Amino acid sequence: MRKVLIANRGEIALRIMRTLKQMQISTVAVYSDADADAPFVKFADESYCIGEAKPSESYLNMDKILAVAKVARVDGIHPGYGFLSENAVFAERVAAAGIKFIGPTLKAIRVMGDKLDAKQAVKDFGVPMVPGTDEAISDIALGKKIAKEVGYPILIKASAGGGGKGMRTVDSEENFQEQFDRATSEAISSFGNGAVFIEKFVQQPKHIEIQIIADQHGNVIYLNERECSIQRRHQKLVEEAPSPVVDATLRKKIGEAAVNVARACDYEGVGTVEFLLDKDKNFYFLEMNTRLQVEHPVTEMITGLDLVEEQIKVARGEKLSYTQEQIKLEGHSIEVRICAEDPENNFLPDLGKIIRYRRPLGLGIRVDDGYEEGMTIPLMYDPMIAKLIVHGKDREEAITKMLWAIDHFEICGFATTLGFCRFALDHPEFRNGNFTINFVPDFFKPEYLRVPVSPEISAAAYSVFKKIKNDAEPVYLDQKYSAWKTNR
Ligand code: MV4
Repeated sequence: MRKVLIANRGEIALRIMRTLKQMQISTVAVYSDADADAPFVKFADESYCIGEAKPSESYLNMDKILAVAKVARVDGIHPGYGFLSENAVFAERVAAAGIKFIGPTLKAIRVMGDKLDAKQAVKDFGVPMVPGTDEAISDIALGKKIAKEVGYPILIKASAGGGGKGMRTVDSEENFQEQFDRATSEAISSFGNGAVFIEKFVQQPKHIEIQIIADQHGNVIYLNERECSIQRRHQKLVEEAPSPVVDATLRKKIGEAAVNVARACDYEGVGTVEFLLDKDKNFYFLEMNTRLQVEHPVTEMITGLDLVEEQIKVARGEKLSYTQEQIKLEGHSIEVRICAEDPENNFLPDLGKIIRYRRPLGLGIRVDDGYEEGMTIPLMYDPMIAKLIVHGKDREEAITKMLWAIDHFEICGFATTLGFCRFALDHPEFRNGNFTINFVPDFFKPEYLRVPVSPEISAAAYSVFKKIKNDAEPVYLDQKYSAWKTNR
């Protein structure tokens, strides 16, 4: 492989290109009008503008991306995450153009893209699943019977859903019909596929996922787990590896289950198998993500493996150069996502111009980002602007280092999730490791992020403002609280 096109943008495009360059592989960027000044466009060996900011005109436009791939004569396409990364049609068209899709087989993308197909596929591989159905339910009476057997509360999930889309809880039989009808019509309107199934609602679980890697020769191994329970509206905010509650015995059990999921769909490349872990340490297969994930760096930090390099090697047909026993688990790594969202305003996007941007530096501190000071964050795309990742000898050290790194990350111009992440990491429930996917609703209140300032400081700010703005009357966002500390 000599030349690779990256069908993505932002931090992940840059991160993929860094490894490609280290491997002496040429890089080709495609970008939209909104990204003309982006660092990944300048960093690539060749860059091609493919259209307007709207994703359908650029990053989701297969014709345009394939046209560039042909003109630039690339021999691989890396889709990153999001956009076309889990699109089987794209993978097929890339292959038909004689180009290697750097990702899993078509079969794996298709099977894992449908929750019921996924359940059917892994059924005979001894993978624990949540009690419920592994077939589409269309008959209300049968649905109620199954719900009663597994016990309320239950979830009705859309087979074509995923990542939290198309899911409804039902507390008792009285609500079954209504929620079933809603789930079905939502599934039809959102995914064009009304198939739904039933699962017992697992209460207060943790979200644990296993990173796996498979080569083209039937070797599959797991690269340990990531703990991703701290999330908001299915958007992860803090991720770590290893999980504070997974011991070596449990790790081996979940890891082997994940390997079996990968085997069930003839997986190739890197992938992630998601599980729920309940209070009694029972784990259940949820779904498989057939892409490189946002939070892959924490796995890289504890294993010492570059997952993009591993993807390229597998795509080139090389055999995995290590066995399961040789996989390291060294120290502890934490990642926080820095998104242009306001934790004090229900995590709604708060985009704007980056008026100041300074990254923390130090041993075991990594920043994967896609913007520079002075840039304006485009509205059309994901509001994640950077990932801050640390590695320490143990969890305590990683937390301490992360708190330091957050305090020394200067990013101004709009609100970000950094203040929330600092709150989460310093919370007793995070420190003791027992937190669940309900951490945010259970423990977070927006007012915790507000830092009161004294009337003296307020008054001083008032007079300084008046002076530098030629006596214009200052408008306070909030007189009692500092706007600096919340990164506004
Ligand atoms: C569940 C569940 C509880 N019980 N399934 C959400 C996204 C999708 N991957 C599956 N999800 C869930 N499935 C059963 N049977 C709770 C969730 C869930 C969740 C899972 C992982 C991370 C965050 C979550 C937030 C809310 C609900």
